[in-house]
Amino acid sequence: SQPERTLVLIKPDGVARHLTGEILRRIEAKGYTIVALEQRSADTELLGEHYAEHQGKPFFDPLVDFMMSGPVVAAVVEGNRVIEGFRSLAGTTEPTAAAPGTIRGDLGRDWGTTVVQNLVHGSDSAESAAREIGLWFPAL
Ligand code: DAT
Ligand code: MG
Repeated sequence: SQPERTLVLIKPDGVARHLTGEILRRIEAKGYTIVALEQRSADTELLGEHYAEHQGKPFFDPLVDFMMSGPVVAAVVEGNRVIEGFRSLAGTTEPTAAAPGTIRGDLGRDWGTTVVQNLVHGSDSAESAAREIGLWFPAL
């Protein structure tokens, strides 16, 4: 199979907790290649497009507010089957339920917030990856 690319975000909780290095370390230790990396502050327009599938859900506004609560680190990560592989590294959505050994399972927990704070985003399909990379890294 061809190498593929995924969009990874280290969310504001991960940056604020100084876990950027630890999360990037796990991605590199797995053998994936970081082909683009930038710390930035997202705005409502970008996040509305990024999370378009969640518009209208009860957690949408808290999710956007959370994602604007501090800087995020955006990365494009490359490797064979990296979309599936990074989702596996990240663990399931809820950190309480995420398996030990995963980013969310090892480093995350429930903080009692309306929106689940789970440290990272990873694209969920080839179509999502292409769309999200275009949004966050239009020059790629
Ligand atoms: P994932 O990030 O695992 O792909 P998702 O795309 O379904 O999960 O949701 C995007 C984010 O929104 C998720 O990382 C955390 C938050 N979230 C999802 N479902 C939620 C819920 N039922 N209540 C609160 N926050 C939620
Ligand atoms: Mg998702």
